[in-house]
Formats: sequence, structure tokens, C-alpha cells
Amino acid sequence: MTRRTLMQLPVASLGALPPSAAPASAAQPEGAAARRAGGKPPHILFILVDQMTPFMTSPYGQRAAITPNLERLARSGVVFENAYCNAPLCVPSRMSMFAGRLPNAIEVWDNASELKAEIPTMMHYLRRAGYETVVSGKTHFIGPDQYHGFTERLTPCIYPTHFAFLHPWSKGPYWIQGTSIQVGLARLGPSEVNGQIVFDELAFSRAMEKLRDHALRAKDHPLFLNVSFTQPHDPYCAPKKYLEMYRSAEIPMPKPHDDIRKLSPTYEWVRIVHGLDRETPSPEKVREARRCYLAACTWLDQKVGLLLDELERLGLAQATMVVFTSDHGDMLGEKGQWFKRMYLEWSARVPLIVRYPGRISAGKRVKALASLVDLMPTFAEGAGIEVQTPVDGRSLMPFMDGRQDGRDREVIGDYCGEGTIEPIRMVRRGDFKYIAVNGHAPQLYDLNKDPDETVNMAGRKEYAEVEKSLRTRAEKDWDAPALERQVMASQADRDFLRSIPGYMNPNLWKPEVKSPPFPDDYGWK
Ligand SMILES: [Ca+2]
Repeated sequence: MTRRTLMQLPVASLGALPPSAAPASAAQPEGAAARRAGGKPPHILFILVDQMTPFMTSPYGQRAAITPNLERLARSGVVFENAYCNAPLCVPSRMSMFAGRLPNAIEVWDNASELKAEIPTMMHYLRRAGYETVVSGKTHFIGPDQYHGFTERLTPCIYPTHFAFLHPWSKGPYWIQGTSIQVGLARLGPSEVNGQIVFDELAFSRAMEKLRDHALRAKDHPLFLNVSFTQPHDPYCAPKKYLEMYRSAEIPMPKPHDDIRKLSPTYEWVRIVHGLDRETPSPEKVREARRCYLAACTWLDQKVGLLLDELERLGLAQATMVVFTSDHGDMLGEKGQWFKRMYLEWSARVPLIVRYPGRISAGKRVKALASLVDLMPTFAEGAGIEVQTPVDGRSLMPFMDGRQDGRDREVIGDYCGEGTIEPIRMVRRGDFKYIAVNGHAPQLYDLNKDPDETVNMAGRKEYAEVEKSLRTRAEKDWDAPALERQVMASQADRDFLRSIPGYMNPNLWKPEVKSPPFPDDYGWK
């Protein structure tokens, strides 16, 4: 299907208002500022992984998964059972998370989109409040600002910092080899040394070093440490030791499904991008991919365990808020789909586990809807900081300490990356998920009756009222045709810059990476 033929379909969504954001004054209840002993704000260890669906981890009910350290974190903290990313793609998800604002509000569309240096992030707020804000691992910042409020970067990024990953909608949907099943599912099996593992080992070891350095020097100021791993992102492979752990395991397979295009013909776009119109992976391949994915999750779980051990060994555990999440999920063959770029559950849901000793209950499970834009105001409240600039998220503290149940919460998602050629908006509220695609019929899923999203209820009489209400919400601050023009203009600008011979090179926007400390730095004489 070409872009042109799809454009001729009726326009479903005509919002009127520009994207806007409410001030965050409601995020900080009085007297909520949490303190370490002596009135100091907590350290924050923010562990971020890439493309981990909660459905392949044991705290979220996957019995085949060997993830004991996530369980350990869950037992000592709070598990959010219904957490979402706001965009199912690295850069828009991460930038919106750091800023606490929806992707459209900060105009971050895709994996080649720059977050403006003027936009305040969680790191800026924490830094202003006296935190040392450090990142070890993947940042995926695009453009000249490679810090966005971090005081220090301990590693480079594993992805380009420029416009390499731009995929203009004007070309219609096309096969993106690097992110297709032809690459992602090509190297299944054991791998001891590959780019992802080497990078994650580096991110891990530099993070451990940072924790020790902070403890050794008995630094008085609080530390915000973002440890950011690139696994279990495809290409799926894992060291033999971890694959062996699943050798005789029964690998959970995707649920039986219909052709996804029956839910919405627009899923044809992402099928083309991922190369699924060229090839259907065999059940053996699907099983092996899932075995590798589970092994990568166990690899990460072990690193989480070592980080938690180190906090304890250094005497920092009681003074540290620990947050574990992912930037989005992975379809892993559900509905015949792979990776992300869609708002169906396996792609859009993320694990979210928070431990905060002395402040929130241990072993609690929260049903309230949450999303990654909530993290910025959550960190702020946890650290006793008042957010003065606009945010779209809301602090999750009231749900963790039992002040509120959050039954009335909603989650908004905005997607303008590749895998679509039209703006997409998701509204998740109550039992329902509504997905609007500009110019196309919407989707409505009743997740209570149909948790696997097998039937699109949009247009059914018995759902007319809820559909209308969710459509109204979706269109409230979403002018999709105007948005489409804006996104495509940005794509054209970046495509032009990218076409300059030699311009897109690794040194264009290269972050300065802090080297490990020398013995003299510790005052050894
Ligand atoms: Ca990602």
C-alpha cells in the first residue's frame, strides 16, 4: 500500500488545540520531601534497560524467566503493574521521560530528533538541587547538547548522535534493514563478545566505579546515577552461560493470533519496515529468539543484583531510591510482530519497579496507570524538589506510599517515528485503550475483557460512548494534520543536512567522556 492510497482514506481526527502542558504544582504535596539521615535528599540509582517487555520478567508473571534480582527489588519496593512508555521508540521515549513531557510537546519525533537544550530535564532539576548527575551507558541524545543536565558521562553512547536514523514519511513505509527481522533475528544463539555486551559491561563497570568513588570519598552531596544498558534489544543473542540456563526450559511462545491488519490496515506500515512482508519467521526461529531474549534478561538481572549488592556493601542501600524501567517493550512475535513502534501491549508496556527504603512500602503492587513521563516529577518529589516548569507527568509517590489509588489516571502516548507515516496518539484510561492514527479508522481495545487485544471494538454500538469519550480526549491537544506537516518539515530539514557530504560523521557531536580516576585523585600519597 502506498502512502498516497492511504492518504485518501477519511480523516478521523481533527483536533484544534496546539500541544500544551499543565504546570506541575500539584506534583508536590506539602511535607513530602524525603530525606536521608541529617535531612539530606536520597541518592537515586536509575537503572534503564532497552526494549524489555515486562511480560518476559518474573515480577510480571513470566514463570520461565530467571530474573531473581528483579524479584528481590520488587519484594523490597513497589511494582507498577500497568506502566507504559509514552512513545514506543528509543529517542522520543527517553527524551520525553527525561523532560517529563509528552514527545509532541518537546517536538521529539524519532531516533534522529534533537531535544532542545532549553528544555528542563530531571537532571537539570536534580543538579540545581545539589545532585551530582551522572550517566553510565546509553543516552541516545541527538545534536550538540550531549548532557541535558548530566554533570558527567562515564561512557560514550552506543548509537549515533546525529541524524543517521532519520526515515522521512515522504518516502512511504520502506524496509529498514538495520531494524528488520532479517538483521534482528539473524544472529540467534550464543555470543560471548559483541557490541551490545561489551558496551553494557562498560556501562556496568563504570557505574560500579562511580558508586565506590562516591562512597570512598564520603561525598556529602546526593548522587543521581543513571545506569543505562542497551540489552535486551535485538539482535538477540546472549553468552552461552545464560543460554544454558534456558536449555531445558519450556520457552513461552506467542499466543495464537489473527492477521494484525484486521485490527487496523495501518499495521501494514510497520510490517514493511520490519521486513515481515518478505518473510515469516519459523516457529523454531521464534523460540530461539525468545530463548536468547530471556537469556539477555537474565544477564541484565544479574547486573541489577550486583548493583544492589554494591549499594549494600558500601552502606548506601538505605539512603538510595532505586528505579528500574525500560524505554519500551518488544513484541517478540506476538501478533506476528517484532521489536516496537506500535502501541500494542508488548511494545508499549514497560517494567517499572521502585524501591525507596523508609519512604514507600515493600512488596506493594500498584494497579494505577503510570508512564515514563511520571518519572521526572517522581524523582523531584522523592528529592523534595519543586518543579516550576511545565510537565505532563505526575509524581507516582502518592501511589507508592498509599495516599491515593490512582484509579482515575490516564496515559497518553504520541508517536511520530518510523513504522508509521502518520501521527499516532494513544489514550489509555480505565479498562480501555484507544489508538488514533491520522486519517485512518481508530482502534479501541477492552483490556479487561480482551487483554490480548484480539478485537478492535471501535465502531461497535455497545462501545460508542467510551469511544466518543476517548476520541475527545485524544483530540483535545492533538491537531494531527498540523502535526503531520510539522513532522514532515522537520524531516525535510534534517534530510537536507544529512545529504551534505561528510557532514554526518561520528565527531560532529561527540560527548566528552570522563576517564576513570587516577590514584592521585583519591589522595594517595
Ligand atoms: Ca529503545
